[in-house]
Amino acid sequence: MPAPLLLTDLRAATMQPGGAAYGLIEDAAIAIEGGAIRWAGAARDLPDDLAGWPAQGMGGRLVTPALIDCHTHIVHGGDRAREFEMRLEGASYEAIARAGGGIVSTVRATRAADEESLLAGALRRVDSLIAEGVGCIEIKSGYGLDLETELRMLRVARRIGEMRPVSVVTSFLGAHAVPAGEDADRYIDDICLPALEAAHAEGLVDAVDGFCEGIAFDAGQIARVFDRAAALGLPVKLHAEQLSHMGGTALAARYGALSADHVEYASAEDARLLADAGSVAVLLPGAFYTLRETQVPPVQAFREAGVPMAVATDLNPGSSPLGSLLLAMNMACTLFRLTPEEALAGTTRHAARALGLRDRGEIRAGLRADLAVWDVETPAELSYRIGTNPLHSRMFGGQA
Ligand code: DI6
Ligand code: FE
Repeated sequence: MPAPLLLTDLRAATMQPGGAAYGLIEDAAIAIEGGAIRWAGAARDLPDDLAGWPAQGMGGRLVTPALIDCHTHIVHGGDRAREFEMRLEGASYEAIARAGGGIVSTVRATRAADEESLLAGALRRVDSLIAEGVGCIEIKSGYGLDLETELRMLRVARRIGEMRPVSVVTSFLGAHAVPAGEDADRYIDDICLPALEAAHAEGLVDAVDGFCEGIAFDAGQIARVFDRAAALGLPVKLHAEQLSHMGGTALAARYGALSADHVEYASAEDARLLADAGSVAVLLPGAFYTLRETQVPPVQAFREAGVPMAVATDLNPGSSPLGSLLLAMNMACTLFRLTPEEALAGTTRHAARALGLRDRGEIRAGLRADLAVWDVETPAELSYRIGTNPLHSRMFGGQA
């Protein structure tokens, strides 16, 4: 366990709600002990018993909570560059999916890849996220659609968390697509639910996800998966209302979901249901951008209802080949009109909540010492710049 450490000469965007914008403290200090934040506040308020700790000056830099990417499909085989070309030649995402491309083409590539090659491919993408201050990544299965490959994806996700200084939270996404030639209901009963049981028995599942969409599963089919999740004591989340209004958001709220994700086609009533359920709306502007969607999520309705909004990359080879969470924040502002403060809350405090994590996402006493140190003047710069990475350094569990 590293020695106690006092960080000084910094500005802290604590992201604590209710006070200054960004919870900003000018001339702050942060005391770290045993991998956690022991104390954080204005330097002039530093308690006497901490003042003698070994100190490290941060050169006046801005410190935020380490970023959290709360929705990724970062473990997958192959790529879909050819589909990118096809879309530029006029084919739609849904038409490509119906013609055997789309998600099921990544399923073919993922089934063909062994554990080591899936791991190697994912680590390259994980390392790019870590390099921009990310300290926690959610990783979904869903490109196996058979028991063996779903488990392989989740084992790779767990190994990533052991091999890199980053927390990994897994979601079982067996209900992502109907495998070629399968009947959707039969797939749920004969493959998806048994795979969920097996993955859970192996300790590979932190939450259960699904894709409620015309090209995937309807609300009744997702409900069967959620019932099994509830029986296993697992929280749920859902890809809902991405390309059409299918009732997924209301379903997610009914099951007390951690989050409803995408939600472009959600209604004001859906927003109220999410607020009542305490669910987070996870906004994924990379998919909106890539698919050139025009329906923006109901951000103002989320604000009015008090639904916390998170922002994530949705990093996947099809609809969102986006390897930068900072760029996702920029897109959330420019495309969805989030404020830069909302975008940063969306990759810190609200992203933690979307994963059911209470030990991170802000800078305050008792939370993990997962911090990002930036060469920027103001926190808005993190969302404002496009394609630059101003990270100076990162701390994970109190370790540089
Ligand atoms: N929605 C998405 O944006 C991704 N999965 C999902 O359910 C897309 C995944 C892909 O196109 O491979
Ligand atoms: Fe997704």
